[in-house]
Amino acid sequence: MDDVKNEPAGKSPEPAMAKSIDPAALEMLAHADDCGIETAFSRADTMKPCPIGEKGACCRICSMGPCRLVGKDAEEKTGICGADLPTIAARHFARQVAGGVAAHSDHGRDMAMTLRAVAKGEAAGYKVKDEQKLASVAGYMGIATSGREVNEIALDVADKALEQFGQPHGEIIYTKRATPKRQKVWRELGITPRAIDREVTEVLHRTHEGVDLDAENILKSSLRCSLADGWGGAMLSTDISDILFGTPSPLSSEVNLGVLKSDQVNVIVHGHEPTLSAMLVEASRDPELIAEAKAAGAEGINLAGICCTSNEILMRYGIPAAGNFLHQELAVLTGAVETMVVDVQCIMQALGPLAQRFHTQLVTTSPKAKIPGAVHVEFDEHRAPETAREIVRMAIANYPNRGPVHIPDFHEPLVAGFSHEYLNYMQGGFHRGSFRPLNDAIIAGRVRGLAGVVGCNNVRVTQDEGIVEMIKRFIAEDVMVVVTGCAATAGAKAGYLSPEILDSAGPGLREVMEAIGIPPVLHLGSCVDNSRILTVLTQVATEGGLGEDIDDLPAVGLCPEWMCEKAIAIGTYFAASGAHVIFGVSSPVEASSVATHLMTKGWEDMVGGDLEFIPDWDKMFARSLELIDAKRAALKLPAYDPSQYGDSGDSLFFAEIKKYLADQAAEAERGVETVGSPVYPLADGHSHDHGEGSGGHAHGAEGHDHAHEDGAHDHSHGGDA
Ligand code: BF8
Ligand code: SF4
Repeated sequence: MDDVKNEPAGKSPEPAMAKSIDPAALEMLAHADDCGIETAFSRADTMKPCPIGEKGACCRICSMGPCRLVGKDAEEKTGICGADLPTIAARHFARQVAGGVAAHSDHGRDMAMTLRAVAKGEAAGYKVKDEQKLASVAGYMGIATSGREVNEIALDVADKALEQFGQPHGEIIYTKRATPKRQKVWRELGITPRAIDREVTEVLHRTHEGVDLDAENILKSSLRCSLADGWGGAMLSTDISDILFGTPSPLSSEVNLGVLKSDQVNVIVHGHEPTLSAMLVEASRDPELIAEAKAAGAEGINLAGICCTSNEILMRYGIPAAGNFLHQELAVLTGAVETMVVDVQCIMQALGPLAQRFHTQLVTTSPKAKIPGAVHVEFDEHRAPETAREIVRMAIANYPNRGPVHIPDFHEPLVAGFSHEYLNYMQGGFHRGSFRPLNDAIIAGRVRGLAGVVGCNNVRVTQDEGIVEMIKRFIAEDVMVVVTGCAATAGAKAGYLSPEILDSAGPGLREVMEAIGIPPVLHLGSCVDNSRILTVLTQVATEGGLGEDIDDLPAVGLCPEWMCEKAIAIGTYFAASGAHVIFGVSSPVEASSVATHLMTKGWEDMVGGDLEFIPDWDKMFARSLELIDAKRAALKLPAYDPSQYGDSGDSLFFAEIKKYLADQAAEAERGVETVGSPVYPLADGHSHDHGEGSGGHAHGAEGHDHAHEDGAHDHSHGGDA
């Protein structure tokens, strides 16, 4: 690709910012320079963000414009139609929310379509893996389960899920999983989402030229639309993925480009939907295909992931993650990737021309997403195993075409696979699962508060720096952290998802995490799995002692390196659910002080949560602690005081994890697959033996009883469910 330079002539370059804190990325960027190959990192040097669009001061909604409201008096100016800066900024923001909601929710719809095909016996290779989760979800949806066949229930669940997209009347059913107080807030404001597609459509309508011209009203509609994601499309996506592929429980794996193997056929799966990646997991482990790989001169087949589809198969199968968003080009640059298989979202067009400079075959699989330079092998869930095998065979055939290989030797161990269900289990067992220990620890001040660190990479900031800084500082200050998406991968690459990291936690957090038996940084999954955070926060809020809703909790959500519309949708639904949310990079409404005020003070008054943009890491962290401590004070909890907790020394926690990792290594040595193996013994009689039909993870095999916490518990505060 040719360089596109848009820097005004004569402008001196800004002082160089470090590209990444990840040594593997830095090594690959130096390698890219040596090879004379550009990447997103180098293109960002020459393509400066448009300062007008970046701040939300440009309107291109009709062809009388684009209108740019700039200058010192920008807030007094209007576009040709009279639209002022708050309207222009709010309209653009609302459209970003709608774009993000559409992306997550269309993914959710595809999951529901797959479940439907499975239930009707039309999707070979898939099955309902987690019947317990299916029962819980049926419970939320008011679908009878007693005495019914699994596939009969699954069909009703799939149809009810699909109804959520276009139902003509009513409210999105999962909004009943929110606290009674939250449901009341939404109803009184008129922002309970009705149907997913309807909310997206309505925002696009309202923000068409000449419709909703009141910034406050536009932003309010973006809250409603975002809720159709968090409590609609994304939550359905998580639930149905758990039903089809198993609810995650802890397992160990590795992360970073060093997981690529110089002597194996490397297949990278990149994108978002687990339907494809889960089938590639099966294909990559197929003895027949492994034999074919060996016949082609390789030692085996190595599957690794990029972006959120990586998180999906990491969480459930322990497949290593090659990296996050900004690693996609770097993976191809290793020269070791035979095939990069992509589906939807966060896939750079640059991969097309880049792959052509190597032997790498870029394979697109979704009819929704084609890329010039890629081979298209359409993925159809009705013949998924065949398609996956076909793709793996293409990779094997490509192995002999490999040129020189440059794999950076960086790979970190990690523990992933935490779910709301598992956290309940760890705090009370199968029959008394709860969040009581965590709530008590927060009330006592051993745990100062909770932080979600989520979202993307963005070349406008040093890769991973903001994410890792926040994780590091939070756990040192006794704030428990949950991570998802590319932020989880960033944390893992820096070693923060390794069991050893407990040493870096503050004394109170360390003591509590040891007692509960979980690490201080919990990987909850992909970006759609941010819905797991909503479920966790709702349970913490209703467990007792910390108020009655998310907006009472000493909790904060951060997206330090946000990049795309999905991140904006996520931040907005957390705010609408009562959370204080802070994004880094830059604010898409910065140009308008009115829009900025509406999304901070305005939203806080309306829904208890808000959305701030703070690009400076120090200020972002200071503000987070300020918000957490203010909530503690409002709840009349003791002020956080780290001096009252001692260092608790060596722990069972380390012993358990180390034993598990050693056991797993020994089993791998013996050739035993430990798919979805939990770090902790989950119940009496649990073993690492997960044969076919075991549910793929310990939960299924044990016939665990989560209904009391999922169905019954959440329904108990579900009001008019
Ligand atoms: O959905 S964190 S860069 S991969 S958008 Fe994309 Fe952002 Fe990564 Fe996943 Ni989420
Ligand atoms: Fe300009 Fe109004 Fe058209 Fe926007 S809608 S481009 S502000 S005339």
